[in-house]
Amino acid sequence: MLVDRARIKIVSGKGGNGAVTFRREPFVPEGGPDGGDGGKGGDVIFRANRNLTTLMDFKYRKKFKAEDGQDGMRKKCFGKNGEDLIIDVPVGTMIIDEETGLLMADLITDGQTVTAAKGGKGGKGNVHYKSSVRQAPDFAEAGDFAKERFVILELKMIADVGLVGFPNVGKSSLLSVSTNAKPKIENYHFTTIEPNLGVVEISDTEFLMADIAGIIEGAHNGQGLGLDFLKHIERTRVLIHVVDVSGSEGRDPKDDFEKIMKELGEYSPKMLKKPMIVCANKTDLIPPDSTIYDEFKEYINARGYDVYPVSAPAKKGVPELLYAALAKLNEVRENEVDEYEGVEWFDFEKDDIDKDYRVVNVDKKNGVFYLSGTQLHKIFDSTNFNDTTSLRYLYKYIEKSGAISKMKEMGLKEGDTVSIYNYEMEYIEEF
Ligand SMILES: Nc1nc2c(ncn2[C@@H]2O[C@H](COP(=O)(O)OP(=O)(O)OP(=O)(O)O)[C@@H](O)[C@H]2O)c(=O)[nH]1
Ligand SMILES: [Mg+2]
Repeated sequence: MLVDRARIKIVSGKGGNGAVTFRREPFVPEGGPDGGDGGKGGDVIFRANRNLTTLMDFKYRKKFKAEDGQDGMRKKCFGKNGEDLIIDVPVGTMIIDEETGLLMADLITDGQTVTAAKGGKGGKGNVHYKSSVRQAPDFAEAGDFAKERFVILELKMIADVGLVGFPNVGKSSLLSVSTNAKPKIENYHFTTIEPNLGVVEISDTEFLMADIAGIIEGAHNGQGLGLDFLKHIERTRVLIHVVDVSGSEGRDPKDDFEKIMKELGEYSPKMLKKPMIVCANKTDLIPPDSTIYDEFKEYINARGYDVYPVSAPAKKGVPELLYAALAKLNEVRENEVDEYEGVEWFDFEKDDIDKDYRVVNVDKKNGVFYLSGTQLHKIFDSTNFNDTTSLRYLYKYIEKSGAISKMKEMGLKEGDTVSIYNYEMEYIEEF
């Protein structure tokens, strides 16, 4: 089974917390603050790798997490940054954010990367919080939270030239004699069940050729290996339509050609607009007195396509075919259109700011007030509840956010319980 779609969870590294430490010096009972900063959490990065052709790696493994940043240490020592997690995917993998449904990246060139979940920033150590009035800051900043998200990986192979045709007509044979690829070649239908890619080197240049499973009638409705494969040729620039011109399996090559054209067209009219050349393969199997090739060629030429006679295992006619494919490819490259027209992209900037970051939510249950919020959580984590300065900072933050007035509207009075992340406090008017 071809694996070309996967849903995985990615989690970046959490930022390390800043440290609360003090210098220890002989004869000085309590030295100044020397708590270092926490390290940054690792990013989750996707990278296109041309040696991969499927998303098989994601079939069973569903969660990927980058390393957390280390907490800061005494003597102003920084915590180590968490290591980034690099996930290799095949070239042609689209990364989609599940929540918004928006495209984060389309990794179409080997080595291209995208940072899909940024690691949390490290928190500042208490050494940063020293001031004239606060000689011994007993608190530090907590590291930023990790980013978690579900992403959909969708592979649509990118190749310059795609091979299409009925099963067993010699597509993989052609790939194997044209490129470095070593696809499986057997004398039965559906030998190829995963797309194969190979690099064609000619005329001091190279292009990528893709071999897919054979297409049969009804493929556009999912017959045979159907749709799964048609989508992999959707993004090829030029098609080589391979036909068994000898009719060795008792079919008429002209019929084969039309049936495949019908499937391509019904899958997407765009397919028929792709430049195409026709490879009349298995010419070595044509009986000497047969006119089958000439008839086929005349018919196809009349349909507006060029025909190249080939005998793939013997490499006969292969160079001519490849030069013709390259010429078509060069034409297309000159007139390339923007394939992303109308596509809505994921907004990385907005993702970074997190619109609800500063909102403090208020909830009341059984007379108890509950506060929650992303930034509140972070400040709460870095609060030292034994230190008045630190507590006052937390209180000021809550007041500024408007949560106190909101609670008052909901009936807050002196002595009521306010709960923040399971920490319960008594509300006092004059703090
Ligand atoms: N005589 C002859 N046999 C060929 C030629 N090309 C391919 N074959 C044979 O035809 C059979 C099928 O070849 P493949 O390359 O596996 O065909 P395919 O189109 O990739 O087949 P699927 O992957 O099943 O769709 C193999 O036994 C090949 O050796 C040719 O030009 N002449
Ligand atoms: Mg094959």
